[in-house]
Amino acid sequence: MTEKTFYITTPIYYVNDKPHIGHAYTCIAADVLARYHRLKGENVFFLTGSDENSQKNIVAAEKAGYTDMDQYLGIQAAIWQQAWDGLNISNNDFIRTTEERHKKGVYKFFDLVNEKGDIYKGVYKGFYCNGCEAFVTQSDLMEGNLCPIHKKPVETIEEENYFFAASKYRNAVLDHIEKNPDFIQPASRRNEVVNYIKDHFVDVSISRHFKTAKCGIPLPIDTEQAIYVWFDALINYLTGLGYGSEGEDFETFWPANIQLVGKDIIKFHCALWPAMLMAAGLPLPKKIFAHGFFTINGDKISKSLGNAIDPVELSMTYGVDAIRYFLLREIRFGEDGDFSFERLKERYESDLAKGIGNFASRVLTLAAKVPAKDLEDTDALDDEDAQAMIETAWSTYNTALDNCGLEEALRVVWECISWGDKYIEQHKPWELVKEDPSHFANTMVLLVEVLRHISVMIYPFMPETAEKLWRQLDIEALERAQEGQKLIEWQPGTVSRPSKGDSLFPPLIS
Ligand code: ME8
Repeated sequence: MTEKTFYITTPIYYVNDKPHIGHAYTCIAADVLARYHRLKGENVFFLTGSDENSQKNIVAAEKAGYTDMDQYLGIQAAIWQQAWDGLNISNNDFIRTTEERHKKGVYKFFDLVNEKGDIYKGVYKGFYCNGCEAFVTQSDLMEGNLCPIHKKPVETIEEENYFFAASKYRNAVLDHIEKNPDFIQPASRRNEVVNYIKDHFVDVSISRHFKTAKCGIPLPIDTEQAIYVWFDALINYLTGLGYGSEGEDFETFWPANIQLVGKDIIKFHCALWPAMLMAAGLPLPKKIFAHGFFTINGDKISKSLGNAIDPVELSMTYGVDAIRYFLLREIRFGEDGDFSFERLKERYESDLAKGIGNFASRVLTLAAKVPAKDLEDTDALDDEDAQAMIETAWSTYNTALDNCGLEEALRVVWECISWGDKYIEQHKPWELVKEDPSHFANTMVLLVEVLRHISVMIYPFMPETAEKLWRQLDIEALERAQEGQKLIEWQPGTVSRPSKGDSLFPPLIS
């Protein structure tokens, strides 16, 4: 039997600044899904990266006083990679669009589309900012015709460049969307894309003359022109797997199972990208999931408002897992939501410190009092209610995560915690320890088993916390998870002697 594979991607981000919590949100969500599929024993490839052939990066480099673009991009790409490491993002690769391997794949792709007859010369008309030395889009402009960076009026420029005959694929893309209801998720976004394709999907200019574009991959058929950033950037999803280079990852993993994007770039991914793939004769990704946007205290995250929150700094105060948990729990995945420190602190106290932290501490403290000999004969989960609760929890959890229901899956885990808290209140193990040692041992073994299931369920979301729990539960799961072995179908087994460690979520120092 061939091994099941799972390929998940995030957008590649512009590196003209450091990452903020919006970028972290996409990476954390993708990481949860990647880790979940690894737990299921699948062969997972998780790709993220940086979009470097953009005028935005040039403008930022100049502002920061860099004359050497490669140096600037190298420093910036490293900042993004370090941020993802700091947030425990388990990406298998990080693709930079200035890498040679990317350029090779872009050329291969471009040649296929060109040989198909889908590239032609035409006239492109657009707004041009002399300060940025770049075309700017209408939506970027301020107060009618001012460049948002230089606050000066933009010019209208016409230049001859190359077009991709995207409109040729208009009906085929619409047909694909209709026949594959899973292709665009959540379903609520599908109409937006369908209407856009019906009303606005035209051929797109895919190059800029180097006189007006200061960076980019030269067009193979006309080296005075640079490939326009989106036509180059989207291909990262292939080149990150080695498309155009040696290796077997492309054959193994393409088409992607899930391409995660923010709602801002859904049209590029659900209209232009499928048309490009069709032109190159490549299969389309199975699902494009567009999540919602975070605001901060109700405001859009923006440079001019100066309200961007650095996820790495945040994680130093609250802990990486608290941030991962908060971002995914606070809003239903797919919808918009707001970030506020008040809500973060509230959830930290109620769900983490008093929720899972307190439950784990109660169970582990009491379980440590069970004499070793009493542990050996007890049968974990010898209780119909507990068995039913765990079975239902796993099935709801799996269904949720199989459908990108990240917040729903977390809700299931917290229902298990409430169930456990109630069980403790009902059975009063602190009284049983003196009055009925055998009943006490059974009660604690059951609770340890419930905690063990919880520890596996939280692993994709809060890997550090899960690993701490595994150490405290004295089980080998840590090692097995690191080897990528299947943990999801964990059967109740002998219970090791748990020990109480440090508190999982210590009180916040305000
Ligand atoms: O668009 N809330 O890069 P980008 C949630 N390079 N997510 C947010 C967010 C917010 N407030 N702000 C940003 C680009 N994001 C292109 C992509 S892909 C071939 C090329 C996340 O740096 C979200 O995933 O502007 C969004 O789609 C992405 O960052 C945009 O990042």
